[in-house]
Amino acid sequence: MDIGLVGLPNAGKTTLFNVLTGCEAEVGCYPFTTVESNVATLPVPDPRLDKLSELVSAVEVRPAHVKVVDIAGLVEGAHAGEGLGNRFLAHIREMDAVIYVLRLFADDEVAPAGRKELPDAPDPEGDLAVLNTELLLADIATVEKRLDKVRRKAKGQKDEPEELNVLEELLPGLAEGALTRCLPLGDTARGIIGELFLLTAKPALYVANRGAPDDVGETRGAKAVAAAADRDGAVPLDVYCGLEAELADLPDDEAAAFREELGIGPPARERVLGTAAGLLDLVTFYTVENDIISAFRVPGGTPAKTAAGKIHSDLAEKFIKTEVVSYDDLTELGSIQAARDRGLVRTEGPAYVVQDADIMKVKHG
Ligand SMILES: Nc1nc2c(ncn2[C@@H]2O[C@H](COP(=O)(O)OP(=O)(O)O)[C@@H](O)[C@H]2O)c(=O)[nH]1
Ligand SMILES: [Mg+2]
Repeated sequence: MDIGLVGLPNAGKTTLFNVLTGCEAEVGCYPFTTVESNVATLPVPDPRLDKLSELVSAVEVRPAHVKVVDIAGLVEGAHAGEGLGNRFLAHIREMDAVIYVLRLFADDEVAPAGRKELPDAPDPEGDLAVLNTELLLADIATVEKRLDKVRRKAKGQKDEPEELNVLEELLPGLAEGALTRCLPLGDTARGIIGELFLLTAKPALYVANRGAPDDVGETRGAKAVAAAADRDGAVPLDVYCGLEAELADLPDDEAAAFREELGIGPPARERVLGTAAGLLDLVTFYTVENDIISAFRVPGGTPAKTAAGKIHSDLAEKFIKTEVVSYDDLTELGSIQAARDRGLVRTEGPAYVVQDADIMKVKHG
C-alpha cells in the first residue's frame, strides 16, 4: 500500500509523515521547508504473520510494507507555476491512496500559507477547495494530453475508439469541478480512466489536523471537513498531528496515559494507516517458501493470477494454479500436511479471488 500526503504549506504534512513513519524529517514553520519529497517504507504489524511464522518454523519473516510519501506543499495557482509549482504531484500519481492534510489548528508562530488571500482563522474548507482545484487542473492536463494523442491516432480511422468517447465525456465533468472518484462510471470507462492514474480518482482520506481537543472552532472545522468528505467520497479523520509528534517521544505507558486524559483515541499511526487500508479494502495473503514466510496485501477482489505478480513480477505471467489453505484451518490443524490430509488444501485457478488470510502456494510454468 502506497500513500501520498498533500496539503497547503504549513498544514502539518511533514509532522504527520513523521508520526506515521517514526522518521525525523525536518519540520518547519516556514512554507516550503519540504523541498525534496520525504519517502519512507515501513513494515505492517501483523499478529497473524507472527503466529504463522511460529507454526511453520520460518527462518525469515517478510511483512507487507506501506510506503508513505510527503511532498512539498501545494499552493493556489501551483498549476501555473506558483510556489514550487505542481511537479511534485507526479510523486502522488503512483500512490494507491491520497491523504489530504487540512489545517485546523491556530498558531501565531506558524504562518498560514498557500492561499492568494489568507484567511484570518483556519479555513479547512477553503484550503480543501484550493487543493482539489489544483488536483483537478493537473488531471485536466493529463486528460487533455491523452486526448490529443488518441485524436491524432484516430484520424482517418472509420470507427472512433472507445477511449476517445470516454475521455471526451470525462473532460467537461472535471472542468466543472467533479472529482473523478465521484463520477458514476461504467466498467469500460473505469478501465480506460484507470490507466491515466488521475489524482482525483484515488481513494482519499481527509485528515483534520487539530491542535486541541476542546477547541470549539476546531470542532466546527472538523464537522465541516466531515461534511466535505461525505460530499467528495472521502473518509474524514481527526488527527492531533502536533500532539502526536510530542507523544512519540514519550515512553509507551506515559503516552497512553496522556491519550486517555486528552481523549484523542488510539495512536494516529494505527488510525490513519488502518483507515487507509480499509479504504482500499485490502486483503492480506501469505506464502511459505524455503522457510521464508511473506505477507502481501492486495485490494479486495484481486484474482489469484494478479496477486501472484505481487510475489514476483513474472509469476503473474507464468501462473498455472495455486494451492490455498485458510489461516483458520491451518492454525487449527497445526501444519500444512495436516490440513492437506483433511482435504483442506484446495487447488484454485487464475480467476480465484484471493481471500483475506489465504496461504497460497503458486504453481508456475
Ligand atoms: N500548534 C501546532 N503546530 C503544529 C501542529 N501540526 C504541525 N504544527 C507546526 O506547523 C509547522 C508546519 O508543520 P509541517 O509539518 O512542517 O507542515 P508542512 O509544510 O505541511 O509539511 C511546524 O512548525 C509544526 O511544528 C499542530 O497540531 N499544532
Ligand atoms: Mg513539509
